[in-house]
Amino acid sequence: MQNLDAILQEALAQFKRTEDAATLEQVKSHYLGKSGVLTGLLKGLGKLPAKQRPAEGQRINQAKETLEAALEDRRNALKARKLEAQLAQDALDVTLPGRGLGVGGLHPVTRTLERIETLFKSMGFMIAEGPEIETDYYNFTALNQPENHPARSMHDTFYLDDGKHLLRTHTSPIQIRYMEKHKPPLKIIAPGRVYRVDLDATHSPMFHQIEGLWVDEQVSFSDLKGVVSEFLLRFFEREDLKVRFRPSFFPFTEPSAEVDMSFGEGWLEVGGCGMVHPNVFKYVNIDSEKYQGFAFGLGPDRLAMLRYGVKDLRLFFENDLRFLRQFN
Ligand code: 2U9
Repeated sequence: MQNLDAILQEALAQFKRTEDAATLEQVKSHYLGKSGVLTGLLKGLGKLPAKQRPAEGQRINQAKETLEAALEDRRNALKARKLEAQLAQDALDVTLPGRGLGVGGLHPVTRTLERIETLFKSMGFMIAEGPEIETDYYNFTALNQPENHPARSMHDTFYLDDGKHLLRTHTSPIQIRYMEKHKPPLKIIAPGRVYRVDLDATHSPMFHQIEGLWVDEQVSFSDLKGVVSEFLLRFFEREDLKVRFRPSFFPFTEPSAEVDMSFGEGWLEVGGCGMVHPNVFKYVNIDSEKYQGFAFGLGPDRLAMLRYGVKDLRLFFENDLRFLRQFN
């Protein structure tokens, strides 16, 4: 049994060379398993003369113990090494700056609407809102737009499949609903999204409007001119801005006018206005002998384009963050 030492040395050397836990267990069973080398030697003891057996048995058992101890050491070493590698891999650099939260911002049209609302609130107007899905009555009939009016055609207005509803084409239904619920005097601003079948560089199927309505016993066209002019001067922050009222026609106002403002050498149309038509007052049971009112409409998308120098309206609604981030 002089080769026991050689076996022992070779086994210890193999343990040392083994680099992973699974292989280590295979090496172990080669020496210490049921049909392993050392187990074989123990089984072979019976072939030795009886006198030699105890001493030889002891040697083999000692070798086994040595191997088991070395095996345990190697197992622990591999486990520790694995843990260290894992820790190194998962290491955090706590000095790195955090990822931070992306801070959102308001859409340029929303900012413009808020600015417009603030200016009108400072002139004593309240903000009123209403549904985007409307009935034919609130969107057209009560606004003195008769059955055969071209704005009512499928070509211009989005109708819902139920045949009863449509997407409002202006925010004026808000004022109708408001006048049904409130008695004059009333002084409101009606902002919101509106929808028309239209798409090019200056028209989007969804756009915004902000309309104003002031109804009282002594409201005149000169009040209308004062309020709208004052608003434009304050909105564009230009003392030299000129405002022009150009005669026009709307079914819901009489007389009616387009609002133009000076722009370089020429004029630019920014809205429309007029005195509320007596037929409109009739629909909401307001006595047009006692009360008058003026109304006006402005396009906030248009105003935002002018204020920010944006050439194509569609940019506002494409949701390209590279464009939208520039306003925050
Ligand atoms: C009621 C009565 C009258 C609102 C008005 C306009 C003229 C107008 C345009 C401006 C820019 C639409 O978005 S735009 O293209 N609006 O020209 N709007 S008078 O008149 C009303 C509203 C409600 C009850």
